[in-house]
Amino acid sequence: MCDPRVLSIQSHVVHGYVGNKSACFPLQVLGIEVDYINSVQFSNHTGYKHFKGQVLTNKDLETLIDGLKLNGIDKYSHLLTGYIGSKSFLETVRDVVRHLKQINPNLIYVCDPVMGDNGKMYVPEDLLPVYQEHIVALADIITPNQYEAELLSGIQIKSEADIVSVMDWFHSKGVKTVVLSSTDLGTENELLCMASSVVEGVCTRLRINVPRFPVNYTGTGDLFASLLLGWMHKTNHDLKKSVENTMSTMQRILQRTLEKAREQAGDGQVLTVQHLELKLVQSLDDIRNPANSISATIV
Ligand code: PLP
Ligand code: PXL
Repeated sequence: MCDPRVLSIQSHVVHGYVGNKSACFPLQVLGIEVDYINSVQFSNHTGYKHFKGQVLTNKDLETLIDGLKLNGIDKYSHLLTGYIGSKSFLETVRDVVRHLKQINPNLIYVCDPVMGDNGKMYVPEDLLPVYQEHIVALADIITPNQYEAELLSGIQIKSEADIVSVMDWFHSKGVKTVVLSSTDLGTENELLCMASSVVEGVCTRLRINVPRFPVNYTGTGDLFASLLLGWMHKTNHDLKKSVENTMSTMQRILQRTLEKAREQAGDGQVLTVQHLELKLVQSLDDIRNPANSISATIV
């Protein structure tokens, strides 16, 4: 296995943890080099009352990639992308994936096709066809939530059998590994996560039940995708072990985040988005050594 070097194209926030702020630290803790391009620089995530900042244009992205090309430092083992806010930027990302795969045909593209949640799109609608027609086919690992998986595949998820159909739809487009990190087919207390991979024609499917928390976090999807990338690399593509380690670490981080949020807010007080910023730095040991608290079942 050659030394990994990830290119992560995601948001930067001055305060808090979403996008690159959520994804880069865990990869570094796992001993993986990360080069990162900040697709936006905002004061904080968009769930706060106010946010201010700058957006990188597709031309800016091309310029940065050009600089890497000119120096011959555009060889990556992995590309990681998350929230992308405009069609033109997504189209340039498509060109970047193609270029990086030309430089390294073994490059693994981990795509979190962030478009929305709970039946609502929060990116412009014209991104959907670009994901469907160009991006999905370039992805090696994809981590949609339930709504994003439904949008992309056109299949409504009402049962576990529907999830299998959706995962097969991604495989039919050439995606090797599909992970639906959260679906609402779980119970009141548990989320159902399902994963599927096709390696040399052999399909492995997994189901994982994870405890739910009674609050909404931001940046969890970004954290999930980065941990999954890290563990897929470190386990030589053992999907079961990778999902278990990823979820075990996630659980510890979310638990710590909630405990500290309650401490910060004070007894019985409402928890704000600020209180609920992921407690990543405080979770160094849980990233390095996952607790082994979650097990996946082969289905
Ligand atoms: N909540 C919990 C408890 C999780 O374990 C995860 C993913 O692992 C999420 C939320 C993330 O869900 P989403 O990808 O919809 O942000
Ligand atoms: O976690 C996704 C995300 C990415 N980038 C920015 C965000 C969010 C979620 O709120 O605000 C700027």
